[in-house]
Amino acid sequence: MKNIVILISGGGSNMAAIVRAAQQQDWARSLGAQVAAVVSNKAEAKGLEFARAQGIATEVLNHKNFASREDFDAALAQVIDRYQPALVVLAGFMRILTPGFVAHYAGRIINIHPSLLPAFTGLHTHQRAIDAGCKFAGATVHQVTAELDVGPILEQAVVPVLPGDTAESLAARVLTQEHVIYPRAVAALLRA
Ligand code: NHR
Ligand code: GAR
Repeated sequence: MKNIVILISGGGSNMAAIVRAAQQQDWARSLGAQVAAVVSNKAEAKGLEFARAQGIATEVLNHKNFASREDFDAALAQVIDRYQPALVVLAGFMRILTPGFVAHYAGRIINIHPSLLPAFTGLHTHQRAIDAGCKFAGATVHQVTAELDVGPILEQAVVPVLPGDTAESLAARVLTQEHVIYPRAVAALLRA
């Protein structure tokens, strides 16, 4: 079985979309793949409850308990490697990962970023798109490389920016499309 390990920090709706796709499309039979674990750097991440309710193993590793990013990432890799993942999926995971961590999972770690990359790398993408006067926004699934948000693009979805949009209303519109493209990108990689 190809194991998928999903990293979250919060709501976990992208994680839930992947778990639901795995169930509805029977990835165990069709792709020989399963979501083996959900790992959060925050104990209070809402997504952990959903994962537990689905019978998926969950792990919490608080980055504040580590002296350096290198120490946190080393411990994180130890936790992840217990599941021998074919794919590591960042889904609203909010900690920048060190080059050593990324190298360890080279070619099998992906992220979903809430902008049309290469525009708006980093944080606060929706407010920045509104402030720039963008008529369209969206989300990008990309391979994770040492440099933030610049790895090869795998999938994108576009949504309009509407008059009166706030960062919150735009984020919600983008998020519905994230739930479409992220499971699709994961399945495509497992097929490859
Ligand atoms: N790590 C690497 N090496 N490369 C990428 O492409 C990564 C990554 C880690 C996370 C997700 C990314 C996003 O989609 C991601 C891509 C967090 C931050 C950030 O500044 C930036 C980008 C992303 C995730 N994090 C702060 C930090 O100090 C903490 C912010 C917070 O806790 O709210 O790590 O946008
Ligand atoms: C998503 O919009 C995701 O693209 C974004 O956070 C949201 C997480 O939602 N990711 C980042 O901003 C990474 N820095 P979710 O927890 O419900 O999947």
